[in-house]
Amino acid sequence: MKFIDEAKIEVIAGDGGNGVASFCREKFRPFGGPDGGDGGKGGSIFAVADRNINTLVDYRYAKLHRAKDGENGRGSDCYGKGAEDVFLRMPVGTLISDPNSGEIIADLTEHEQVVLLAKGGEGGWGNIHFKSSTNRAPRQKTDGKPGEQRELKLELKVLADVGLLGMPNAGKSTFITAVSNARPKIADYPFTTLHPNLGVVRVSHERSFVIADIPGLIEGAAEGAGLGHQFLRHLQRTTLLLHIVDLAPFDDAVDPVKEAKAIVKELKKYDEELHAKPRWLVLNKLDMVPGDERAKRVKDFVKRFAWKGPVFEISALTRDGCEDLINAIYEFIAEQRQKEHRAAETRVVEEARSIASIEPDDPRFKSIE
Ligand SMILES: Nc1nc2c(ncn2[C@@H]2O[C@H](COP(=O)(O)OP(=O)(O)OP(=O)(O)O)[C@@H](O)[C@H]2O)c(=O)[nH]1
Ligand SMILES: [Mg+2]
Repeated sequence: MKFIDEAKIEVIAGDGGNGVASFCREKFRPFGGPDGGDGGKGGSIFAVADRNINTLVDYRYAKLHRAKDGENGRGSDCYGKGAEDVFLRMPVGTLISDPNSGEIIADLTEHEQVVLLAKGGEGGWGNIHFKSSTNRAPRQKTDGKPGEQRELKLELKVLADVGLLGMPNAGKSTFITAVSNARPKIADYPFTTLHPNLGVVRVSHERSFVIADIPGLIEGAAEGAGLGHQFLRHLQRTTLLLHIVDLAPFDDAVDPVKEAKAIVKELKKYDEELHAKPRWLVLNKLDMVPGDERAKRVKDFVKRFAWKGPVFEISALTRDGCEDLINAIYEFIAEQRQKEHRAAETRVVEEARSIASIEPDDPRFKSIE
């Protein structure tokens, strides 16, 4: 499953209907006054955040979104009908920006959040508005205003519990394939992965979590080297990062410690908060290290990398060590979820207490009733 997380669309709001110039012509009032009505407003286009939608896939196919024009005004004081607004439902987590300037228009963070994308044009005025004491038969009328029109870039920030971080070829996609339902492309050249992939890891029937595999990072990513570092945004909402390191590089000249340090540096450059997130070290490709060298190589790496956090030794290819890692991740995530849950409950209880403690003579008391 390729995770669709980007789309470009165009939205065109409706034009306002034109106002008309018309005069009342009835049998017994042959020279009646002006009666040309206003045009109706054009339909606007809104984005609505919807937590029941998970991808932007619909917007890959339907790129152009139009609202209808307002109706023109008519004689006999008839106003044109306004056109209906159009609501585009998008997943919570969608970032809407201008593809040309990069300006962020909206960040949909809450269910049912509504944002105006393109405003419908106002209707024009009919000649009834132009009647005055000096001009009883005005012929003026105005046309409706055009609706707004713009191109938009939609990006969905991946919602995953765990994010994979590492150099190209470290084995990130091999790992997500080994432990989840994701089936990204795997190959022995760098930058095989060009889009984030999401995988669901099922620990047991009702215990699961989501991992995000993102393109590899290299030194200088902040300055645009490789595929740049923009994919790191997908890791911002995760609970845990796994730093995957190839401990058996094909090329002897490559020093895994130096590479691992470069990744951490890029992470910090991108965002301090992301850098401060819980991060575990996952040493991969241990099937390539002769058994008697393994312990020494791991120890040496951890020492030179000056790493004090959790370390896991795996082979994503043979799946050696993967089950232990997955179980540890699940326990960690479940604990975090519980902590969040408890914090939310505490907030609710505190709020309830503060409401309950208000005395009847307190001016705030009325507003509670
Ligand atoms: N021997 C061995 N090879 C592995 C292991 N994990 C991955 N590989 C190989 O390493 C190469 C790169 O693996 P990928 O999973 O595509 O690496 P990646 O980190 O996703 O790379 P990019 O998508 O390019 O960033 C492939 O040829 C894999 O078969 C492992 O544990 N042992
Ligand atoms: Mg990959």
